[in-house]
Amino acid sequence: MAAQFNIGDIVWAKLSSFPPWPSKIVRPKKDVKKPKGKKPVYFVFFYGTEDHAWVKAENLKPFEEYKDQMIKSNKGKRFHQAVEAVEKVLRKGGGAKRGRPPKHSAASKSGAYRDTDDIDHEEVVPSSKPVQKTYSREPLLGKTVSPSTSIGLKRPPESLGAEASIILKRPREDNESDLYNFDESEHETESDIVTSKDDITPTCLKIGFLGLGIMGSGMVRNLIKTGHSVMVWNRTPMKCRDFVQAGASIGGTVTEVVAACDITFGCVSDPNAVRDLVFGTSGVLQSIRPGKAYVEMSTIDVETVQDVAESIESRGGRFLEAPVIGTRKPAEDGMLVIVAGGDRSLFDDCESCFLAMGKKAFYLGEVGSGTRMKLVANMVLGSVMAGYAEGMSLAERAGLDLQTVLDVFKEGPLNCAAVRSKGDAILHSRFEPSFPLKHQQKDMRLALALGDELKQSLPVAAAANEMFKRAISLGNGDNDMSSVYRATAL
Ligand code: NA7
Repeated sequence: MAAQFNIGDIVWAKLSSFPPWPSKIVRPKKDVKKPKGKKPVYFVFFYGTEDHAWVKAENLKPFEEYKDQMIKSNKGKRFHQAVEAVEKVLRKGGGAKRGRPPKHSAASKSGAYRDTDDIDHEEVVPSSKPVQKTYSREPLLGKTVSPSTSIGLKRPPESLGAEASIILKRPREDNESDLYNFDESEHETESDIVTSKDDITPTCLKIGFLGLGIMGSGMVRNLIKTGHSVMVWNRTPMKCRDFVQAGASIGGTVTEVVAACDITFGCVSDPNAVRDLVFGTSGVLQSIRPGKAYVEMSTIDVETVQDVAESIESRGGRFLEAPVIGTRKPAEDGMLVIVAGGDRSLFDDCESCFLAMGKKAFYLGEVGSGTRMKLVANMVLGSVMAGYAEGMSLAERAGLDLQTVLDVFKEGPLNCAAVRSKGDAILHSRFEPSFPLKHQQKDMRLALALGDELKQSLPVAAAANEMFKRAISLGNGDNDMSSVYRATAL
């Protein structure tokens, strides 16, 4: 049976993927909905991060009893600051010892101890309902986060703390999108990102990763950095060397990796590569059986991803599609956006991996939904890139200084990361691939095929696709997508 706690008890509260954290049982505000379900939950306040969350009783432990053990297992700076904050409160007599409310406290009729801090909470806990909402550990300034803000909408700036980090997790409700969120700030610094990743507790499942191209390399590095146990494979084996030095093990074949790992991720160039990887001799399917899971992160078409899903599932394995939005830099920084569809339990099991690789992971429903989302996103990106390249060519032909054009763009509504970085690439003719043009054209082609299938007219994307095809015929397939400019500057 789960332990019982009183308001004011100082505890260790554990949210999934995060270490147990010094916290206090508090009363929830009236407008914070109690989660549904049978398991008892308590509303807790996290020290150091000033945040709140519903936490299942089974994930709470008395502070004093477990203090030595917890302190030994967590060396993080912010963790120790939080412990210090609790110790300070305890020294001032501000917390109730587990199960022993202070004699002279304002105990309520329910036996709950009234909180002496200036935190405004009004309802009695525990609730016998499961976690429905978990809030970011960022300071909320007394505000609650509405469910809609946790589905990828930007939170109001006042809810973003200086300590930009940790997690905002959607309630686990069927038919609804779900996301893990690290930080919504557009102008995050690299050191902040790294700090936030320090709080990830890696899954104890063994992780396989197939494909160490531009995207796969960044993703695997972040898995390793956050303490995951990773086995890698790449068609060109030389590319595995750096990862082995960084702590990964290496599989001789794809089949060997899947056999050795609980969850295997794949991220290769296109639908043909995925078919080779999955259906080929010594491919993924050879080792799939109950207990094995495969996550496809390549950007491919819906038909291929559904074929892969069916084959994996027909052998008793679990399958998830999880294509990513973002290029080399977000992959390196662990700031990708992951759009997943398929087995929900697998999505949950991937939580620490997705937190390591991305800033957000959306669960969108059945297999195919993630792929459709990714294709729409990249079709829009490709169309914007082609229009941008055309604009730069026109500016040049009109005798405008391209640096000034960029400066003007940066001051107006066109100021975004893509416009800034791709503008610089065009200006300096620096087309080292951040996202290879051939992959962008592949995504345009796949999006147009989806449009064909759905009888959706896509004239702008079709024109942009022609520009990418022309750029490839001019020898730019392996250059960055911004080299589509070369197809316009004629
Ligand atoms: P890259 O950098 O072009 O890397 C492609 C990867 O795919 C690389 O590891 C390749 O191995 C691998 N690949 C290509 N063809 C095959 C086949 N037939 N079998 C096995 N492996 C193969 O692409 P990105 O990392 O930028 O992108 C990967 C995906 O994410 C793609 O779908 C994008 O649209 C999004 P190699 O090293 O050449 O031996």
